[in-house]
Amino acid sequence: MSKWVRAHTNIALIKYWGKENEEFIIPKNNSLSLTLDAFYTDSKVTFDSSLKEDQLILDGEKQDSIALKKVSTILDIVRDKADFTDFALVESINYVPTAAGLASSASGLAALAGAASAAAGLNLSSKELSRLARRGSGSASRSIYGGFVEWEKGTNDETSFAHPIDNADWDIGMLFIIVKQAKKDVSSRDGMQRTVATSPFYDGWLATLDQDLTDIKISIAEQSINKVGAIAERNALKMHATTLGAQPPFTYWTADSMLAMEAVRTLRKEGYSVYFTMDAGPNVKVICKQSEMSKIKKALMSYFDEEQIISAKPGPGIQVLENE
Ligand code: FM0
Repeated sequence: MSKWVRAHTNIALIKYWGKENEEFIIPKNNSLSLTLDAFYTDSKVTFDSSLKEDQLILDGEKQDSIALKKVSTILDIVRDKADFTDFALVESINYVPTAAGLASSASGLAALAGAASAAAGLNLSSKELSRLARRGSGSASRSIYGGFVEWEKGTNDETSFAHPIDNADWDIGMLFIIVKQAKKDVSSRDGMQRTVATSPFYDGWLATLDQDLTDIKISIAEQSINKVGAIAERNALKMHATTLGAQPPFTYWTADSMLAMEAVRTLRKEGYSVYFTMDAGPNVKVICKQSEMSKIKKALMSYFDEEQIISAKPGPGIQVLENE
């Protein structure tokens, strides 16, 4: 019953930033993302009564207990549901273009949710898979689906899950600018916790979210790249503003991140439909028309090396790859 399962990563246009409940990963706000084709994880789970503990082999290398933590959270829920206690061997392969340095917890934990439930013989609906993936990492709840996806914050474990809102079958794409990283990031988990607990700007962030969500859903329905991009950009800037007010303060921006944001603004002045967003790290994601992507990539190459710029299109939801 072991099956390889593939899930793609997603990038939030309206960010998830802060938890109402830490144990169940219930967020403070709804978020909305685009699933992408360029980055994905394949996972296979084998439950085995002879194992003494859970094991994670990522890209052929055995991982330590820290890397196992989120994985075992999901495995424990699956074991509980299926009513057995066997430990598991988890094999995972991350497909990320060379040296991208992109964290892949969204695709990784979504693929794991699919693979673990299949291996345990649980026949979960997409909604249940989204709830399960959420317990490993909040953003993973959205990687169950392709295209544009909204994660409804809900109020508890039963009511907090993602659902698809548009298949993104229109002229939209994303370029990833992989900047040269100069410092160790604050993890998204620690960063959002510190921000909620200490930043006086956090309430201001929350106060404008409903408007951003309403506006972006209308703009997605209109297939307006300019509106979708502008709302995503303002939403990301507000999220990043909250970290400057935290105690101790922090930022994910490096000098290269700012160079990338400035390059996007310059290209916009030149007439391209181009906007940026950023997550819990220094890389910059550029929202643009698929039809303009190669020209924009060329223009960005006067600021960055070609191998630092990766093109992505809207990607699919979770899929089972084979039976064994
Ligand atoms: O993806 O603590 O899912 O909405 O990427 O594991 O639930 O890693 F920019 C930040 C993702 C946060 C925005 O947080 O946290 C987004 C972020 P966890 P995640």
